[in-house]
Order: sequence, then C-alpha cells, then structure tokens
Amino acid sequence: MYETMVMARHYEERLQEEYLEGKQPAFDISAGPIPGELHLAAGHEASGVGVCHHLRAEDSVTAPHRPHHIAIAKGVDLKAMTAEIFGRETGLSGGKGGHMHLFDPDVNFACSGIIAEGCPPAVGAGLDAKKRNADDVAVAFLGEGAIDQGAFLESLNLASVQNLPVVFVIEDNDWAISMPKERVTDVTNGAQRAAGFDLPGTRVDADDVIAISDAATDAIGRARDGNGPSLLEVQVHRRMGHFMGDAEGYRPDADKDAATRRDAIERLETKLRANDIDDETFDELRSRARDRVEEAIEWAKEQPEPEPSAAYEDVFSSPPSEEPERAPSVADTGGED
Ligand SMILES: Cc1ncc(C[n+]2csc(CCOP(=O)(O)OP(=O)(O)O)c2C)c(N)n1
Ligand SMILES: [Mg+2]
Repeated sequence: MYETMVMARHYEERLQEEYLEGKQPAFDISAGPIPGELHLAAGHEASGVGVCHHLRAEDSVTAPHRPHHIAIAKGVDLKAMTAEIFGRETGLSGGKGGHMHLFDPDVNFACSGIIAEGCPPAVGAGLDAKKRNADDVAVAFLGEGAIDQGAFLESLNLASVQNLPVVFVIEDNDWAISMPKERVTDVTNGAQRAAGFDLPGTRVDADDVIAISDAATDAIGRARDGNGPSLLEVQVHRRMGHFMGDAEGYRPDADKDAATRRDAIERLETKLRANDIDDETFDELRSRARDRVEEAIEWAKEQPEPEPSAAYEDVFSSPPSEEPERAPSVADTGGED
C-alpha cells in the first residue's frame, strides 16, 4: 500500500509539472502537452489505496473527476492511462477521453466528470454480479460535494432494496471547488446518509490507510458474501487546487497548511518504521514507484497523436460520407445575380 501511495503522489507531482509546460505566462488551458482541465488527487491516496487494495480485476470501480489515485490502485494500465491524459492515440480511449474519462475494461474501471455519475453504473455492475451469481463487488467513489445528488441517493436506495454487492465511498476533502462543506450541508458525517436506506454507514475520520483498509475489509467482505451494500466515508485532504490553475483565493492559508501537514504517506511511514521497516526497504519501494511513473510518462510523450479523422470513430452518429444535400447557394452558382 505504501508503494502504491507513493506512486500515486509522484504521478500527480509529475503531471503537475508536465501540465504547466507551455501554459504560461498567461494561463492558456488549451496549450501544452496536457490540454484541458486537470484535477489532481494529491492528499486522497489513502482512500483509493485502502479500498482498492481489497479488490480483484473482476470487481468494478467507478470514480469521479479526481480519479488517478483510484485508477492506479485498481490496477489500470499506467502507460495507456498516461497516454490518454496526454491525448495520444494509444491512450485508453484513443486520446479522446482525457483525464476525467478513463475507461479500462481489463480491470473494470471507469470515471466521469459528472459528479455522482458513477453511482448508477456501480449499481448496474452490482446487479449484474448478482444475476450471474458471482461474488464480484462494485465500488463507487464520490466526493462529499456530491452527496446531495439524486443519482447518489437513488443509487443507495436501489442497491439497498435489491441487496446488491455495492460499496459507496465518499471522499470528504472538505471542499467542493470553492465551496466549504459546512455551507452546503448540515450533515458533518456523510455516512449517516446510510441510515435513511437501512444500510450500514461508517466514517473513518483520519486519512489513515490502515483504518480505511480495515473499514473497507468489512464493507467489501459484506458485499462479497451476499450481505448487501454499505456506505463508507473517509476523510482525505486536498493538497492542491480544485484544478490546475486554481489560485485558491477562497481558501484560508491555515486550511491549506493543515492539509499539507496531515500527510497520509508520512503517517503510514511512521507506522511502518515502528514495525522495523528500514531505510533500505523504503528506498527500494520509492524508487520502484518513481521508476514506473517516469517510464509511463516518457512512453506516453513518445506516442502519436490521433488522426483528426478519428474524431468520427466511436461516436453514436456516423460521419457524413458525402456532402449533405442542400439547395445551391449564391456562392455555388458563381453569384450570377
Ligand atoms: C452534476 C454536476 N454538477 C456540477 C459539476 C461541476 N463540478 C465539478 S467538480 C464539482 C465539485 C465536486 O466536489 P466534490 O464532489 O467534493 O469532489 P472534489 O472535487 O472535492 O474531489 C462540481 C460542482 C459537475 N461536474 N457535475
Ligand atoms: Mg470535496
């Protein structure tokens, strides 16, 4: 778990560097090797790793717009994922989905930029497992800013009434873009939402990967054993802006400092040292994690960009095979009037 957390953190730090290339001095969101928005998940690692650590490739995971730590922990192909983020042809979706729309059917992972959107598909995956009599589990991750969305609440209800093997995981980082949690809900413990659907709900108050993993053992074990869904809320921290380029003018310095100090990776390191893990082992784990990230980024940057014509592939409507029929215009007739 330590190695995966370090890998996820290093990945975000390297993407941050790559993303900023070419976007200065005036912030041009379309410039540079990673065009478009980028939501980094540094500070969320304990959640993705503590939960996905218990999953197999057959289990399904849906993630929100801040997905990288979850995708890495679920075992999404790091090279193909990186190529996708860089908009390259060999990316998971041919470079057309980008960082918020990673899709890897080999490990049953998907994410979406629409908040709470991952909940209904996770319920669908749970229903599918039940109908197949398989012990596969589905996990839907969402932010605390999404817990009032109808898609989430309706999914809790359907999963409960159908007794489906689904675990909902709320990542509470105290912020939804610039909106502090206390301004949008009076419910400080999001796991209490479970009571309204007669489900077990648990909140893990610290971003401690061991505590999260313990809570996930219960929730996932329960789902796998046919005992139905549950809700887990975990406290995480947003170490960076909501998206790259966010100046965070709305965020008190003290809040950001507190998020930086509460580092889940350091917390785990302290625990491991108390269990006699030595420097040499840490160095080995860190360098293996970093090497994998560097290798994926170097590989992705060498990949070709998609042909413009690929924009017409994998879409619901066919490309126009010939010019649409229309009445001749003045230009077509040489403007003879
Ligand atoms: C249905 C929907 N409404 C609004 C948005 C715009 N939006 C993008 S991220 C976000 C806030 C998400 O906050 P939270 O769920 O707490 O996740 P976090 O960014 O903190 O990880 C919003 C409102 C969206 N993507 N989808
Ligand atoms: Mg949030």
